[in-house]
Amino acid sequence: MAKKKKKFETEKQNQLEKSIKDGQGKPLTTNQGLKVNDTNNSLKSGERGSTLLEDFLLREKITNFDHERIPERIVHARGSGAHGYFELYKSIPELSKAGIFNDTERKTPVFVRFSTVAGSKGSPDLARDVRGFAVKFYTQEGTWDLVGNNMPIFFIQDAMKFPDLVHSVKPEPNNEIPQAASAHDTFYDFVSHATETLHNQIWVMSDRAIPRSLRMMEGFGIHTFRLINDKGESHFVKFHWKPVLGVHSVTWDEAVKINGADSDFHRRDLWDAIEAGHYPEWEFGVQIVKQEDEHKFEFDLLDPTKLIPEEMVPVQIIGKMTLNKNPENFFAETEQVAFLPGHIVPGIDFTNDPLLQGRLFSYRDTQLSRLGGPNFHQIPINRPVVETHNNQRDGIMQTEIPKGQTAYFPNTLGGGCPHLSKMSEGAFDSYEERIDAKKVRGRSESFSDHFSQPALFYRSLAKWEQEHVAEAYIFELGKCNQDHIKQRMLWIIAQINKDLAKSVAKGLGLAVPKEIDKPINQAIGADNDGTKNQPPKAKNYLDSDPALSQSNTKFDSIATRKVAFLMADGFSMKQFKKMSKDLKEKGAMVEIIAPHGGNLVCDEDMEHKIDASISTTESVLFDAVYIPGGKKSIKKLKEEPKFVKFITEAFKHCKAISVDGEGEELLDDTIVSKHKDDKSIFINQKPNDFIDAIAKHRNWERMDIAAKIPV
Ligand code: HDE
Repeated sequence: MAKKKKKFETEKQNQLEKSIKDGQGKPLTTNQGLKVNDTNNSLKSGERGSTLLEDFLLREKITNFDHERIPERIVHARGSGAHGYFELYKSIPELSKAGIFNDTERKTPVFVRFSTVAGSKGSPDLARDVRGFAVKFYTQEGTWDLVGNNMPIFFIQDAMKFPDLVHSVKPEPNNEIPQAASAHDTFYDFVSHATETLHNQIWVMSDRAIPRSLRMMEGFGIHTFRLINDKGESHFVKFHWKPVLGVHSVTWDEAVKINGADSDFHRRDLWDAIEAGHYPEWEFGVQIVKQEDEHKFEFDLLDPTKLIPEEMVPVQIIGKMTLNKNPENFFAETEQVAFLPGHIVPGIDFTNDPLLQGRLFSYRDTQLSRLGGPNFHQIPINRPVVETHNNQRDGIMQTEIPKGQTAYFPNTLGGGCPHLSKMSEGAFDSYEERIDAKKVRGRSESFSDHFSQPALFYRSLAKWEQEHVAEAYIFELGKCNQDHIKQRMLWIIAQINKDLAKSVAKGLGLAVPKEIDKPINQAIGADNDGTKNQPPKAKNYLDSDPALSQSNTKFDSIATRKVAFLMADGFSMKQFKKMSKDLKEKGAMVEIIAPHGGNLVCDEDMEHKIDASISTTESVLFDAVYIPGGKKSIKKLKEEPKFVKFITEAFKHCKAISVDGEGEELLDDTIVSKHKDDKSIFINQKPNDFIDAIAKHRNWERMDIAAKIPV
């Protein structure tokens, strides 16, 4: 019997061999280099006697183990990282003198960490949440950290409110419930009293909060930064990452099920794509505003709850980031990496965005308790690629041996070194911004418009996206216990759109408050943002911004999409081979799912390795389904109800399904039999049609039918 080995098996084998090679020929030692002859038994007074205090081998091993954990990040605890590089397409010397923005020959190494915000380190990946998108650029002029999110705006305008925001969204302090979820009273209690949060909140209600893959999310620096050219001139800038694969999401029903079926779904997806050589890529773009245009917008550039619509200021693409290497060790790299918004390089500078200003303090401070002291920059993942010299000394976990007699400046004993550099030699210098103001504790009135941009976002969404927003609010507020919080939220949602408020109210079994046209302080009491300025009604300064809708993203590739092949013994080898070849040629990943584990024998009597038995996987983990014919195979699949569930769910989640030959008979056992004319259902059709449908991500036209399917 001819045997065909799957490629995936070979890759796994390679990984195993590599890991064996890494440790080959090396003896087990203590941390002091002592060779060990037994690491399984402690030292005892007799084989059945008590353990001796003398056992230094036991103590070293156990002590190390007892201290394996460091405090998890207060926010963004759950994360996945990868290495890669950044390349510049086009230099921009007129805007910035940064080396990374001028040298198109350079390949700047990067380390990226993606994260969710609210959950703990072990929380599931598909929580409805913002995703962190933090990039460490190891540049020739020092390390630049762009610590952003997958949404272009933030919840709050002033750093002072961050602890309140985070305390409200984290599990409630009395019972530590719920984990990794904003759907609870304290969050909505807080946000309904701080309407500046509405813009980020509606993004979180949208599909952006449940990405299909970390590789299919946009990234944003959020704050307005400055670019500084070699004449010392400043331009305002917003930084953007645009995924080459487009921006795609799953549905909430899938998210809930994925969390159970594979809580590492995003982490695994990133890891597998890199291992398989499908390197994730993002183009890098800038939105530039001239210094003199600072006040020409209807919103304040310093307000981090506002985006600059791409309709108003287009994103200029100037580079690309590729992630091509998984970490060697999760703890050493992904856990210990420390991103600081304060890590910048000459040619980039901060603005007075009050949230950014607070972050400049917070991130260094948090590393002191997370990584234990001020020397965290010496941890390998945090080390710059350029040499560092200064007079900072000692401290916990100093791992270097500074040489010489002097640790101060100025000096003569050290020959005046390390010496200062001039700007012409690449030194950093802050932009000379003119400041002439009274010291105040307050907020600019130009920050008070809380409703116009959430309304713009909602108007810009496709109908299916708007429906998802309504469903998300119904779920989230439905999980709250307090009606007065829901009522406040309904008034606030009505400021975005009255019909949206009506559908949410219907789902909650409540009425939209009558006072929706009254000012906030008369309708629901003052917005407690601590300022004298109450938010005015939404203005419409732009009907819509196409860049805000995922319906306008790219739909041109099936690269890395996972297609489930449902098969049993006797499947049609010819049909399997053709479809598998066509899909793989376009970069898709094919997985064989069978009634059991082990191998299958096809109708040509060849053996094939199964990727997963139906008992260990779920439809929500795939992008599309293919069923080849083969009389015997289909008969076997029909005997296992889980295949019916698998297909029904794929249909419910608006995915493409293709069948050949007898495969159609399996569809006849499912709801699909009534919708064979659906534009993403393919019966004995060319693989190309199926491929196009997968590239479109989902057939959202099926949404109304899908909503009625009870699985
Ligand atoms: Fe963070 N944030 N943040 N944040 N943040 C942290 O830093 C903080 C904010 C973001 O993968 C912490 O090292 C304050 C905005 C990311 O390691 C902490 C404020 C944005 C990550 C912290 C903000 C972010 C963090 C936790 C308001 C988007 C994960 C551990 C002034 C632009 C980075 C740590 C990683 C992490 C504080 C607001 C993004 C506690 C005080 C706005 C992506 O220092």
